[in-house]
Amino acid sequence: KNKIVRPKGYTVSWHSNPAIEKHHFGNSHPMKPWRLTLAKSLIMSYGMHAAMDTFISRTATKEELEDFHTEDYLDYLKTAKVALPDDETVKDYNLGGSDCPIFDGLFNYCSMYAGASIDAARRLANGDSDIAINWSGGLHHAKKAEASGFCYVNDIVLAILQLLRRFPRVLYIDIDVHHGDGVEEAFWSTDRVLTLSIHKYDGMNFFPGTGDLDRTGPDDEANPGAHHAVNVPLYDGIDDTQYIYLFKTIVGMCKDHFRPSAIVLQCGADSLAGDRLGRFNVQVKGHGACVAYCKSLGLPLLLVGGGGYTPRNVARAWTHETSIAIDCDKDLDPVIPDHTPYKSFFHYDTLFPTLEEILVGDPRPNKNSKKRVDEIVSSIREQLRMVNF
Ligand code: V1S
Ligand code: CA
Ligand code: ZN
Repeated sequence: KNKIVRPKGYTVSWHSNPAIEKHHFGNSHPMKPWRLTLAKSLIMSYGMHAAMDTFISRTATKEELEDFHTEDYLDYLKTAKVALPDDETVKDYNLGGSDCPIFDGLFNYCSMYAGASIDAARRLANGDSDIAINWSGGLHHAKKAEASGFCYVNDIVLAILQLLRRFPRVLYIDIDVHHGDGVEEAFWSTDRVLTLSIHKYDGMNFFPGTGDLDRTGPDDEANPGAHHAVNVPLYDGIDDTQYIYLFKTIVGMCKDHFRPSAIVLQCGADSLAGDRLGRFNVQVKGHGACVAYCKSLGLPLLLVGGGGYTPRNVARAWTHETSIAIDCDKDLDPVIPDHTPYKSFFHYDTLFPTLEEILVGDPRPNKNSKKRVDEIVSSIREQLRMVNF
């Protein structure tokens, strides 16, 4: 059991930096960089690091961050001190409120998670890696000159810009429970990036309040970005069967019509059942099936993290997904190794707890009917008829 060897015929790189994990958003804040420590401990307890090229990531340079963000915003981010309640810059840059607090080492934190995604993307672009992983990245809400939803720098946009230097078209897929609005907005007017986000959508009642099915790109047909934003809005409680069906069907159609040359998959783990902020009933195996499907397409693949607010389940999912990347998921003992640090944090000593174990007496009814799932697929099929390479 757990005989981990390097995958045959391809290379996986893992980009991380323990310094990222030490940052603290504040006690009541749901984003806990420490979840990365828990995930890393589990990945290493299984010995998976031996099957990858591992890199301690560096900080992104100012020039690299300016590929997307404005100089003014970055300057403010660098010098930001805990804001007073009436500080004007809070309004300008959305920094210092409860979602995007200013904390010790903020700029270093942002530069490090961005540096890891940029390096990961460069290795894919150079052909040094076939799959590159940065679990500390995936911060999809950050805008050009604005923090949003726990995200300050958009490492995904920066990584895609690197990939576009080498590859003609990039497919961006986002399985975080929230809409990937920052990435969608950044590539709104281009036909070189097709963005696909699956998320809970309930009008303005669920953050960030965008991502309806009919938000497909610019209305102007002459704009190259028209039809290149795909949105899959879902209700509470979606289960593995429906989620995997939607994922494979829609990603399959995107691949056929758009013919991407590389894929970026944001693996936000707040779409898992039992998440502190999320509302879905997706399980570790269903979440991992999305990674496995993307891998099966045989294109350069960047895996990044994202949301995920129940650390034990985040660690389970990203460990399982690392095992899929290195092709040892079938050889893994689902019983969490005894020597795993913080083992008691996992509550159950398995990678795959049952839904009952995860939801501990708090079931979440599935509000997604078969009719609605079929409607979503038909609407996206129609949309993608307009995308052809
Ligand atoms: N849902 C949610 C949620 N919870 C919080 C929050 C709670 C406690 C705190 F101390 C601080 C913040 N904020 C939100 C959401 C933002 C969700 C971001 C998800 C990020 C990601 O997973 O997609 C990627 C990493 N913010 C809001 O709903 C905004 C408010 C409208 C309500 C909550 N208050 C605290 C701020 C304003
Ligand atoms: Ca999403
Ligand atoms: Zn999220």
